[in-house]
Amino acid sequence: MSKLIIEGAPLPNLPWEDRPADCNAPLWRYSQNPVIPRDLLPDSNSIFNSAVVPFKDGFAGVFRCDDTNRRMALHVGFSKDGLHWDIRPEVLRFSCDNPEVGKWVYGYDPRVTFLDGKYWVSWCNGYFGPTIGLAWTTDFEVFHQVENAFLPYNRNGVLFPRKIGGKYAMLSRPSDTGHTAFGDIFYSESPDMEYWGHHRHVMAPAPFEVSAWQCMKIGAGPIPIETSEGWLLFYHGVLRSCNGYVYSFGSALLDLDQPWKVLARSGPYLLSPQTPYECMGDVPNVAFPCAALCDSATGRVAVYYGCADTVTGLAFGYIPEIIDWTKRTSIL
Ligand code: BMA
Repeated sequence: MSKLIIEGAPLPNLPWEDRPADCNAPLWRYSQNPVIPRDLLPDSNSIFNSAVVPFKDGFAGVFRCDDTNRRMALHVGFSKDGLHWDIRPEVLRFSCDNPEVGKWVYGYDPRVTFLDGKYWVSWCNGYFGPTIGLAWTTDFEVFHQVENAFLPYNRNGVLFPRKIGGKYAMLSRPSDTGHTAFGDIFYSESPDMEYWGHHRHVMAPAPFEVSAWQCMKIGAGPIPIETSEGWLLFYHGVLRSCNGYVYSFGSALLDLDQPWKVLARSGPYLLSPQTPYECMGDVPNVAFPCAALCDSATGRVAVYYGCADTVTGLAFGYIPEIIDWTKRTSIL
């Protein structure tokens, strides 16, 4: 195999810990997890399912912080090392020319990508039910909200970090009002970040007898990572057990030019809820990735994932190994 090329700038300062000697899995947890505790803010009930990106000489992020009223809100945060976060106590409010679009109801599960010179935030935005909100910023101070991408109900809107075939591109997961018991990943494109169409089906849940952790619903996680083998996508999958939903995550490789075509898809999970902070919390048994930092020079990746809807965890791996593993274990 020719050498894998990972697109994007090197990121030598990404948070990192070497693989423990007794581990041969493609992903391993940060020894100091949870990296962000639930009570980092004076009135936070929980901080999880959050998005971080390289920013200036460190990192910035948009964090899901539910407060002690249990209201879902977004907050901005900054970090020098990706491990110690200064999350602003005030809620993020988007500026928007149109009050009908900009009216805040709730927001959760943000993703952030750097695209065409702006940091774009997508999140699950309350507008007569959940849909995909979009906003951009250049400084993490002022955020400009644009039209919602889709009609309700939709979740897990994840932008690609560049145009594909001359169009902006986004994955999403049409859903219902509540704790949706179904869900496939779809692909949509837009000429202008306002009008979205050309919808294509990407992936359905897997058959129970083939890969049970992803048999009820699936949703895209972090921004896809571009490599010479295709887009590497981390995605969550849900199993309905006799004791409730269990959220794990795995990986897929999508075609570079037609990302709705799946080239490989992991049968085993990369990470499932197994530690106390993943198994215990406000919603037990949830591992929900929303961001990944990657160093194109070394192939290292750091994945941020929500744990039990309560705290934020970090896991590490090598992209070439994860791609090999995804192909080797593929259920396609
Ligand atoms: C999903 C979303 C996520 C959450 C998960 C588990 O439907 O609401 O924010 O982490 O359920 O509760």
